[in-house]
Amino acid sequence: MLSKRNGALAGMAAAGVALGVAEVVSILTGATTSPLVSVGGVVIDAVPAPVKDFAVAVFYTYDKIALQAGTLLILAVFAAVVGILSLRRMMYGYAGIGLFAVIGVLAAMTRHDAPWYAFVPTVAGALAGAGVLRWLLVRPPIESYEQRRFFLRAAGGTLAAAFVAGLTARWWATRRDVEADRAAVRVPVVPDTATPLPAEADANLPDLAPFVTPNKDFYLIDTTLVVPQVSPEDWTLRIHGRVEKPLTLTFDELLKRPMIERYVTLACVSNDVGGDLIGNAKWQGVRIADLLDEVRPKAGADQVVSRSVDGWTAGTPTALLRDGRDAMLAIAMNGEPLPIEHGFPVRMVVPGLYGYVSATKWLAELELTSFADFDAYWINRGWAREGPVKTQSRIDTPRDGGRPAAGQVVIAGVAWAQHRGISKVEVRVDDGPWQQAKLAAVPSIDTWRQWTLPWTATPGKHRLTVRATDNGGDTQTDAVAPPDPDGATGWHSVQVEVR
Ligand SMILES: Nc1nc2c(c(=O)[nH]1)N[C@H]1C(S)=C(S)[C@@H](COP(=O)(O)O)O[C@H]1N2
Ligand SMILES: [Mo]
Repeated sequence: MLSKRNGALAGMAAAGVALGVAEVVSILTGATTSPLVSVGGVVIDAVPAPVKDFAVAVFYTYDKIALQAGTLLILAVFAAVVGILSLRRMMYGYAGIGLFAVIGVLAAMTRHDAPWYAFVPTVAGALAGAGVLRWLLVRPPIESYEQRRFFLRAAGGTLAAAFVAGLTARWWATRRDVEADRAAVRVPVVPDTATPLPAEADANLPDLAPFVTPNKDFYLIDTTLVVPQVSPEDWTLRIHGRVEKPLTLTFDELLKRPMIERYVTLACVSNDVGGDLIGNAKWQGVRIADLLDEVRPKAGADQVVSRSVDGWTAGTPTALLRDGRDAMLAIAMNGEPLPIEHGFPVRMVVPGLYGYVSATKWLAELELTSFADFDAYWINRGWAREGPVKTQSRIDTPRDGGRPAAGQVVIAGVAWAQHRGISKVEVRVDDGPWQQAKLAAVPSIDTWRQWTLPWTATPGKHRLTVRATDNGGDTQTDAVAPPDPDGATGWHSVQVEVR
């Protein structure tokens, strides 16, 4: 009889081979995903929203690496237990592998973009894993030192080989990305360009968020485990559902359409007061309103559901997309083809709405439906159906906990109320009177607005607080609310110690 430790090792070797083979086969079958990724995706979709919020808060966007590591760890423990049980009866081993195969197949087949053969990698992996388990455990009982040594080598060797094969497949998969396709995209020069930026749009202060966020610094939020790689050649957009005239567009057809270029500030509903899940870019693309005019939504089609290639969905009020705002299918960000992680080749950008109800990346289809008939991804997880951006402001400099020298200090930050526009920003030092800050110029009401206020700082501790007022005359509320369910509220303040 083998020791428990050896049983555990055999189990892990079998699981390693199963995963490695599944990774390799998924690459060979040209699948867009592997079992580990689809199981991880199911886990992501299944975790309750509060847990996910916690994960986003703690790991920010690195939660995906944590999730994969976590999935692997749980698997290793599961495999070790199955290996030990197999020492008693091989049936336990096969049942354990079978159970995992069922989870893997279900995860792979229920993905939105799953081809009919999506089960193949998991099944191939499971068969290979079962074979290895049998090969390692069904042999004459270990008696000699040689036999024991052979077992350790066989188990360790297969595990290592599986690891290398799996990693190589992963590396190959990410190498096969669409960066070259992206570099080949020529962003059309359009007559309807964005208003040139007034020089005074940016105060250019250290620590103050620049008016235009460089692509590399733009915040990233999405539920994908691996960034979808969509080649423009394969890309199509289907506009269907409750419309008179459904339409399918290729990327080339989209590029030939009339385009606009606009500065629009994108914000995440999960942004805390004072947070940085917000950025401003120059987007170029095709007006969604034009496309909707063409497909002619039927009566009652009050929701446009945008779906990404991986099945994520957002629901946007149809009326809002047609009310004259510059909602677009964007193909370029700050003059470059969309970065892959920001939705290449095509994403949605809608001024005035949080990203979760409007900013679908790796866009695959627009389906006209009604709010009564369908709840999009985050709505199912407790977030509000409609997500207009709330009026907010943030102090960027001096930083919280900063120690500026006494004398002249410039307090500065950004304020936003997309599609309403900012009309006033006020700052208060300690419990002093509200002082009106100077507003920078803006190209439209769809962007954030920088503000500055000179302050003669006196030594000691001070609390600086900011509040903004939009063009409708509404002043940002001081009532503190968390991001869930429709965006955080409250005034941002920083504590400084003037030297
Ligand atoms: N396909 C897809 N698109 C998505 C998401 C997503 O999870 N999947 N997240 C949305 C959310 S919540 C936000 S805030 C914005 C963020 O866009 P960015 O990552 O380009 O900043 O993308 C939106 N588009
Ligand atoms: Mo978001």
